[in-house]
Amino acid sequence: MFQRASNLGSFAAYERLYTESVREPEVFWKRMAEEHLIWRRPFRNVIKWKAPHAQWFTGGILNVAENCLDRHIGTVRENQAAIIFEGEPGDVRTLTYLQLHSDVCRVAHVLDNLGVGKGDRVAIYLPMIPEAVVAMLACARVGAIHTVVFGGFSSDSLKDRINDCQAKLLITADGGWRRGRVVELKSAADKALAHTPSVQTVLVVKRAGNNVGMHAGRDVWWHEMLAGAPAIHRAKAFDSEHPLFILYTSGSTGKPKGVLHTSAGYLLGAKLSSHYVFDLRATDRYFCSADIGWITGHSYVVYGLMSNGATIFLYEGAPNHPEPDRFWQMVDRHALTILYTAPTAIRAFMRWGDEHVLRHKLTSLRLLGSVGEPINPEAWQWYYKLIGKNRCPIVDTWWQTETGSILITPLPGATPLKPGSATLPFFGIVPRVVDDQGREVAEGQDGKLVITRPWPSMLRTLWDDDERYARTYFGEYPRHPEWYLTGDGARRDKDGYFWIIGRIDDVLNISGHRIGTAEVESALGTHPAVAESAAVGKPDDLKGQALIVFVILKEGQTSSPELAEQLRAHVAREIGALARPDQVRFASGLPKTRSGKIMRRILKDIVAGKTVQGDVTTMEDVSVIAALQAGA
Ligand code: 7RM
Repeated sequence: MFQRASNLGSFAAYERLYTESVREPEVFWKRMAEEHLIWRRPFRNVIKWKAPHAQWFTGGILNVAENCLDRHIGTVRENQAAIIFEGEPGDVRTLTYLQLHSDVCRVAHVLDNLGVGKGDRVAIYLPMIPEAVVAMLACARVGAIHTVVFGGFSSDSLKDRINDCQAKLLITADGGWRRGRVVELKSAADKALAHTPSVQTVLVVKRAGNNVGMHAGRDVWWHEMLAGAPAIHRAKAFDSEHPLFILYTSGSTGKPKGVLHTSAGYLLGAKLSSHYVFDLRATDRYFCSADIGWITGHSYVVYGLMSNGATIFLYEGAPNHPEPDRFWQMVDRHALTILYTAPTAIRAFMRWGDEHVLRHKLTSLRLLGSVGEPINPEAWQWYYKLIGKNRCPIVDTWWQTETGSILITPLPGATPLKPGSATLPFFGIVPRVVDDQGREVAEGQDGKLVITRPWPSMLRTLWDDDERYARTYFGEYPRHPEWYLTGDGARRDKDGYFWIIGRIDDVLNISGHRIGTAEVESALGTHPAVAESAAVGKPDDLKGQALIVFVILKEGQTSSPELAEQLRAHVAREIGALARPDQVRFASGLPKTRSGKIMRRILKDIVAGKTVQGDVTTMEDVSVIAALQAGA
């Protein structure tokens, strides 16, 4: 069913296009850039590559916002919904492409009038509301570089990011709704602003209606500024390599890295992958649950989807407010067709209980996506059966903030799926799994995942730290200075499918056996008492590393020494005796980043009995550290 109707059609079609894309990459990318982007002036070169620096489509000029909005004006799309928004309190708002275009034009005028233009940095600290999309596209329109800071980050994190890139303007809101309460963004911003001399103006969106202090001469209301601005704006065009945004991401050290993406290549990667991976069509209503503050929100809420003229659904609040069935209620209410979410969210839904899902029809869904971490087979099956009702393909999409767009993924209707595998490379991508010397490892063996050629949406550098860029991502293999290091471990099976193991520092070495933390966690996930788990290595004289697992039990289960013993035996049964955990620790919460990734380095410090080191500003709930240390 899905196969006959999909954009790509068949596996043979994938193979044909993939082969072409890697045999003659310049021919392929030239054609894609010409077909998919709207140019004000055509490019002269497809790529200039002097590792580790790439320049794509040089000589060309374009406007990214025009590619996302103006192209739909005057077509049937202009009166179709660009954004369907649902606030946490239940307020619903729809913006057509024409309305979105007008708003972006108004804000572009406001930016012009504030003297914010080409190359200036603009920090965006907003809830998941349509204004966040408007703000990003308005920056793109005037050539300003946005840096979106997730609304759940603290004042301190906001301050560091603003100072690192010297933002001139901050766009924020009075507050946003989360679990029935107002998150006071403006007051958090005010604390940061006391230490950010570069910020001259603060644009404040009225969202939650909470009281805020407006600092005279610095703070202005968004709606007041927009009221006087014209809805038509003539956009300038910028070089293909003009910076589009900076997005901070945590690395292995304390200081977040400012990943820099530029215009044409980034947009092409986001647009092309959205088209094929989500098999987009005019009737879709697409819901990506990621916040706009993450790369997933940038590429797969805004740039990739809007450039394709898709209808996106935006939700402001928590997935379990007021009840754990909020997502499923919204799927039915808005007839959503595509859902793109993270395994950590799927496991939370599993934990909350099937009854919350079974109450809803979910018949509008036709495609499901997963991103952010390896999806364990248990969660995959649950997602497939309970949410997809055994009829929606799941695209397990592997990529990173740095890659800008999806690099390893099934294409629905074309790629045969294997639960737990991100399957095969996207067009133009040549990944390899290699050992420490850079030799390709044998089939089924673990190795390091590298990308051997540049691709249009790759990061160009780290803001203000090109040396760290070169050191972090290139040059591990002296004979292959052009290989991009993903930092992930992977293996390839007999069909050439990629299985991502997780971050390389998440791979344990126990008595000389390499075991991925995700493998252990996925084994634990098949035990009926386990809701979620995290495996970490503890330095051990005998084994190199001992295996410690933190386990969160399902609702209604009680911890006991017997259960701990059962779980150890269970893992040994699932993977082999070499993976039998040395210790099971029951916990009520795990340290996670705000995007839901388990922070294993924190667990490592805890099991080693060390004080927790490094950056915790990306952490969702710092109190779990103390709880875990106390054995809770
Ligand atoms: C999009 C995003 C990147 C890291 C990456 C991996 C892990 C992401 C998958 C995955 C297995 C996947 N950007 N990761 N997707 N692992 N299967 N489908 O998450 O910069 O925040 O994180 O996330 O370790 O290196 S990110």
